[in-house]
Amino acid sequence: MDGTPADLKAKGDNPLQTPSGDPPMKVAATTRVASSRTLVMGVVNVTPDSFSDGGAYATPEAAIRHGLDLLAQGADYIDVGGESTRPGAARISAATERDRVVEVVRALAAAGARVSVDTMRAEVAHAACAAGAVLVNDVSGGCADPEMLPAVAALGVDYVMMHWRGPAAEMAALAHYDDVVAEVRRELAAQVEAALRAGIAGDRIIVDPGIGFAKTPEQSWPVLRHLDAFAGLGHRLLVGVSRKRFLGELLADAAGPRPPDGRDDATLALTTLLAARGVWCVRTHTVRPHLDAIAVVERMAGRLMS
Ligand code: PMM
Repeated sequence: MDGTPADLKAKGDNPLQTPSGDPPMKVAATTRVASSRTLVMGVVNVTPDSFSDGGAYATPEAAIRHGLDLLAQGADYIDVGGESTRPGAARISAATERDRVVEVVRALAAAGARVSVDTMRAEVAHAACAAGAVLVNDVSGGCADPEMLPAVAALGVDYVMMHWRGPAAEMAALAHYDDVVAEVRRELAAQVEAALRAGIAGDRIIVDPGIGFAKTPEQSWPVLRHLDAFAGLGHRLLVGVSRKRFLGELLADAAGPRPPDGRDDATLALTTLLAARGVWCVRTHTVRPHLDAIAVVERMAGRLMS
């Protein structure tokens, strides 16, 4: 499987012209991590209603403190999100989302973190990149906001495109497939085609099969088993499994599915397997254990950790 980084060379200065005609921005010279190992993206949800961390970091102060902790643990990226994507979640306004993330992005970027912004909205992506974000993580892969693909093309930043069938409120009803791997691959390929047509450079695109998004727990396993199908699209691969429901179902007992705070060990087992298969990045709620697991994978493969 070719999920290893295709081109991790640092880009030079990149003057950016915003579509709104705002002054050009500069992306930091080093927007990519020079490493061949699997990278770790730590999650900071600035939301009161996230399934995975129970809204523990809903204030900017708590979110910044948590982001700094993940940075100290060695996170390669810190992913800051202001809108919950929990199944069934209602959407919030763009202004609320922007207000939640910008201050946190600015503080973490100023502290030296490579910050990613988890958003489906062009407006929020712009504001976050102006505040120092170097990567846009769009769980809709360009499908939710028609302005997103042109915005990312203009920003010139890395872009995570996740497989997406519809908003959180609808996605459970959209989880119908004859062949989940083939259909997710085909739909993701169409999303990537749209991004290329909008002018996003191919080497800026990272694909993500979207575990748990319009996929039942049963459908998530074959997607993970056949990651080579998505790596075959020719882009870097990011996978987010951390604390997700399919792990809760796997670990269920008589009391029901294991709650999110009991899913970290299983998440770590998956990171180990994903790193051994060469995925570019894993998105997780804790960082240090994942870097430790990746160090083991690297040494077992006879490589020194970079
Ligand atoms: N999962 C969540 C949020 N953002 N982004 C990407 N690229 N991939 C994912 O799998 C993903 C994501 C939901 O998890 P959270 O509520 O714990 O952040």
